[in-house]
Amino acid sequence: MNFSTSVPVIPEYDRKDLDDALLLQLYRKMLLPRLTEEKMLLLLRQGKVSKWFSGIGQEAIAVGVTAALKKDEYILPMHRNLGVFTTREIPLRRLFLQWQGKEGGFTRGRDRSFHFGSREHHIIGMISHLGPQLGVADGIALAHKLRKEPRVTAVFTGEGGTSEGDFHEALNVASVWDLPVLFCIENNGYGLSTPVREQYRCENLADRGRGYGMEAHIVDGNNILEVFTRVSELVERMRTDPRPVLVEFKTFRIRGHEEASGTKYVPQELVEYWAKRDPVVNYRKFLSDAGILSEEEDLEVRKEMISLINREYEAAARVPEVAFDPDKELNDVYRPHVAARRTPVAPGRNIRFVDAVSEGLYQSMERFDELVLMGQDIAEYGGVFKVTAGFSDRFGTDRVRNTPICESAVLSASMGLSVNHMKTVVEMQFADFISSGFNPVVNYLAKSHYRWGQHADVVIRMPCGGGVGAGPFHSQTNEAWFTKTPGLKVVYPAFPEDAKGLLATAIEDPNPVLFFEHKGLYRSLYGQVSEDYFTLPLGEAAIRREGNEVTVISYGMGVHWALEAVDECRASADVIDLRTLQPLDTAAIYRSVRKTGKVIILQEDTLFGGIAADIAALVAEHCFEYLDAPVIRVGSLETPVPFAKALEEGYLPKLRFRNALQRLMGY
Ligand SMILES: Cc1ncc(C[n+]2csc(CCOP(=O)(O)OP(=O)(O)O)c2C)c(N)n1
Repeated sequence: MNFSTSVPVIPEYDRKDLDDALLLQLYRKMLLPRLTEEKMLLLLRQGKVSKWFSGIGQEAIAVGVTAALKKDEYILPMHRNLGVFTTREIPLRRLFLQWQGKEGGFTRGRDRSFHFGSREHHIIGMISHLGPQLGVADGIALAHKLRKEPRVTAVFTGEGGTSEGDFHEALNVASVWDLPVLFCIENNGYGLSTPVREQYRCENLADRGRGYGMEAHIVDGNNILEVFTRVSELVERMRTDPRPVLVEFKTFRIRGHEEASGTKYVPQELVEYWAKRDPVVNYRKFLSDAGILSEEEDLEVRKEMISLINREYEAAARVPEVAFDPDKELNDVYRPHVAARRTPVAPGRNIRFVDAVSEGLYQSMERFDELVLMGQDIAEYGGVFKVTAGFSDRFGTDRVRNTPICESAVLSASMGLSVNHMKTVVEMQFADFISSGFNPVVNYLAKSHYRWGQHADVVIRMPCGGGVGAGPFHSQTNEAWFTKTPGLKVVYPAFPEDAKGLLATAIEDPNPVLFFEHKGLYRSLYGQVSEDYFTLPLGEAAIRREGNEVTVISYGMGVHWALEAVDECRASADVIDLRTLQPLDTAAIYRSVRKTGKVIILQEDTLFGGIAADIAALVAEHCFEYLDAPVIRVGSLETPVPFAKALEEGYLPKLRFRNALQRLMGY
C-alpha cells in the first residue's frame, strides 16, 4: 500500500466522544513542542545550541501516545519526541538547561539532547545507539507484569531503527513473554538520508508484528485524534490483557535529519505533499471550523506560550556553564553502596566450585523477592552447567526465567527491570556469547548512572575459560572487554568460598557486575564453604602464599597454575589472588612488590591489552624505586583459543609461566 495515496491529504478528524476541553488540550500539547522547536531553530542559527533533531510535523505521535498513557506509565522516547517531554510537563527551563549542558539539566552536562531519563516523569531517554531502548521497555513491562500491575510501557523507534537486531529481539521477547509493550514505529520516510525502499522490503512495517505473533496496526501519525483514540483503546485492553502491540505511525520528516544536514535528497513532491498534512495546522483548522477555537484564542495561547518559552530560555541562559570537578565526575560513575559484611557462623563443608555458585545464587533468591534470574535453558533444564537445577521448582518460572536466544534484548531488559525496581542476574550460557549483547552492557548498563543517575542493578554470570577442549567460541576469558569500561564492576573468583561470598556481594551491589566463573573449576575444585548466607568484599585481594623473593599476581584459573608453579619451584613468593579486577586492590599489590622487589603477573587471557598490562604499568609508576627486575607478564598466545588438546596446551600460559617464574627468580 502506498500510504500517501490511501489516506486523504487533509485528515478526517473523528472526535468520537471527546469533549471540547480535551480537544483543546491536545491542540495545546502539540503547539508547545512546535513553538519550542521554532525557538530552537532560531537559537541554532544564532549559534546558541549545538545540534537539533527536529520533530516538526511529527508532534501528533509523541503527544497523542503520551496523552493516551497514564502519568505513571513509562515512555521510552527517541530523538524527535519533544512532545513526550512537554506533554509529561517537564519544565521547559530544565529542558533548556539539559540542552545547554548545564547544572539543573538532567545530565549536568554529561550527555546531550534527549539522552536522559527522569524517573519522576516516568520517561527513560534513549542512548545514541538505536535499538537497545526496545529491550529496556521489555524489562520495565516485565517488572509490571511480575508485580501484577496493570501498566503499559510505550517505546519509540524510527523506521530506520527497525533494521537493528535489537528491534527484532525485543519484539520476539515481548511476544514470547506476553509483555504489555506498545512498540511505536514512527515511519517518517527517511533514516538520515536513506529512504524506506533502501531500509526494508516489506510493504508496511506493521506486517512484521504478525511475524512475531503480535497484534499490529497502521495509524495516520499526522492525525492527532486518530493517534489518541486508537492508542487509548489499545492500551486500555493491554492493561487488562497483557500483551505487546505494534503500531506503525505513518508520518514524514519535514526537516533534515539534524538541522545542519538539509533535505536535498528528498523529492520536492514529497515535501509538498507532507507540508499539506501538517498536524498542527490541520488540527487547528478543524477546531476552528468546529467553533471550538477562535483565531483570537489561538493567538492568545500562542502569545502566552512564546513568552513562557522565552522566559524559560532566558533563565536557563543566565545559569553559568558547568564547571569540571574530577572528584564529582569520578564519584558518579557508580551508585554509592556500602557493602554490609555478613560473616558466616556455620562451619565450612567441602563442596565443589559449581555448588558454591549455585548455593550463593539460591540464597540470594531467598533473600531478595525482587531478584529475577534470566538465561537460556536455566529453568526446568537447570542451565547447561546445572547451576540453577531445581531453582524453578522452588521459585517458579517467572523468577527463574528461560529466555529466547536474544542476548541483546535480554541484557537490555535487565536494565529495564532495574529501572522498575527489580534486581537481575543474567546467565550467559557461555561468556563468549556476551558479544551478541555487548552494546547494552558497555553503553547502557555501564553509563546510565554517570549520565543521569539511573543505576543498573544487574549481575551477569560469565561461565568462561579454556583448558576444556571447546575451541575458539566456548573457551574465552573476556574480562578485558569490560575492565576497560568505566561503570562496570568485574569479579573473578578462584575458590569456592569466594565464588559464593562474592556472588552474594555482587547481587547486593546495585551496580552492574560481570561475574566470571571458570568452567574448568566448576567440578574439579573443592573447598570449605559455610552453608550460611555470607558476603565478601569487592576490591580486596587474598594472599594465598606468603614469601619474600617474588610477587605473583593472578586471578581465576591462573591462581591455581601459579600456586602449582610456586610450589614446584619452591619459590618464596607472595601469591596474590586478585578476586576482583574492578575495583582492583592496588594497595595489596604495591605492599607486596615493595617487599619482594620482583613481580610477575599471570593471566589466562591473551597477553596484549589485558589486565596484566595495566597492573605492570601501575607497578612501574608506583613501585619503580623498589624493583630489582623487569615486571613480567605471562598470558596466552596471541591467537584465538584452539580446539585440539596439544594446541590448547601450547596456547595456554601454564608452562610458560613456570619458566618465566624461574627466570625471574634467578634474575
Ligand atoms: C546503532 C546506530 N547506528 C547508527 C546511528 C546513526 N544514526 C542516528 S539517527 C540515524 C537515522 C535513524 O533513522 P530512523 O530510525 O528512521 O529515525 P529518524 O531519525 O528518521 O527519526 C542514524 C543512522 C546510531 N545512532 N545508532
